[in-house]
Amino acid sequence: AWGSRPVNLAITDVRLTPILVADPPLLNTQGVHQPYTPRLIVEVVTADGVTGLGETYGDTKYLELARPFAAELIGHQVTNVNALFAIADEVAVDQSRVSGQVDVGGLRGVQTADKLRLSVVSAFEVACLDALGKALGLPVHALLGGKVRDAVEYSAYLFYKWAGHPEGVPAEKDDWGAALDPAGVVEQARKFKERYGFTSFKLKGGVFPPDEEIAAVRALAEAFPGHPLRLDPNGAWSVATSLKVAKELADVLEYLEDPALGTPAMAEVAAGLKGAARSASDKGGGGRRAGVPLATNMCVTTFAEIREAFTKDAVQVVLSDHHYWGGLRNTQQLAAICRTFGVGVSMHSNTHLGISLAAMTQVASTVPDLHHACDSHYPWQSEDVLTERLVFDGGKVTVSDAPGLGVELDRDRLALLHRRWLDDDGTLRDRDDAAAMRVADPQWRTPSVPRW
Ligand code: GKR
Ligand code: MG
Repeated sequence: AWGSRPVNLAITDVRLTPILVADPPLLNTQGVHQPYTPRLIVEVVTADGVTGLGETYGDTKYLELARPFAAELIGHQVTNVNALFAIADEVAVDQSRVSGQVDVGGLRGVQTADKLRLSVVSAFEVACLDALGKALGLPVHALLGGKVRDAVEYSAYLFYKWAGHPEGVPAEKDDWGAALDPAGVVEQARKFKERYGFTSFKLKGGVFPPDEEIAAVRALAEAFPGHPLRLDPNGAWSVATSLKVAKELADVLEYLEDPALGTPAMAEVAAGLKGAARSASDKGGGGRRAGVPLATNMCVTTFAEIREAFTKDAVQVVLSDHHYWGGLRNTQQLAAICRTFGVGVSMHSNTHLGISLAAMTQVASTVPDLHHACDSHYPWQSEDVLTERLVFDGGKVTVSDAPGLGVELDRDRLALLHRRWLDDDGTLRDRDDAAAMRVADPQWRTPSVPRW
């Protein structure tokens, strides 16, 4: 390693492995998860033979950018992570089809070409930091300035869920059972608590009429008194519905996540909640109470979106996602901006594997003001590409002090999941929750917003 002879940190090889990972039938406002989800595993190899790992979205549009990006990386130093953004810009210019794409209808806010680029950069940034850490014998958190906590807390991510994927659809079985009403949601939460020790619960909403989801959150509050609860309908509600739900759940919600779509609507909800809280405390004669805080992973998803949201006081907690924010160092920058504006920060998650969880945990360990448990889909993923799965103990993941991310690739598992991707006829290579729903309900169309 470092010391006895010069270390050669030049990148000599980059391997990209698209895979399909088993996913249970989790419901959201757009439809249901497909039985397999695409992810991309990135390996960056240095001249000294050190391999760094990264992971990101694996849909075709990400692959189309990752491939030329990987070719450009040969000869670059893994230390030079700042250069990754410029490389992505250059590559994207040659990819006019990709750079022109804008999709407004996703679950992670507006999907622009910029965001797509940053999601690709993030996997390479993490892989470079992993390689650098391994070469130096240092954990990634040390490269990010050092951890300020030894374990990172996660929340149980509850979903309405079918018992299984529709009859006749090839899928892996899971042992979570169905959750389609308040009792099912509470039962699922119990399993999460028993298996992983989580003490915070987030319910993915926007699936059933709001009254049913209010009842589910009430049932959670009764079953788990004092536990932080969140509800996230992914922008499916009108401002009026958002205000109604917030009012009914004000005593039990830690925060309400993306009740309405976009910054102007969120700002209206936030203003309505503050006004209601003010008049309630004025009437009660007590001190002024703040309304239910609003969190987002949909209206503040890029640096460019921060100014409007913060000046309008539209959100009180930003849920970062190192994938679409462009990596671990950008996540730290986002946290610093949030701190400056008195806005809380925590972490969003989409379907992901252990490399991403390790990366989330490393960066989260360096963020000083992390006052909310982070989200993670990881418990829903029965498969991984690691030799050892990461473990939640008491709802927390211990921050690894091993070199790099502290995880190791299981090449046989990787090959198996890649084989599944190769064998796919193309229907699963791009995540499409509405298409998965149409298998069960041929009339299904992605609902227009607001849905309620
Ligand atoms: O996987 O169904 C899902 C989620 O709805 C995900 O796509 C969201 O991006 O989990 C995310 C969220 O918090 O909005
Ligand atoms: Mg969300």
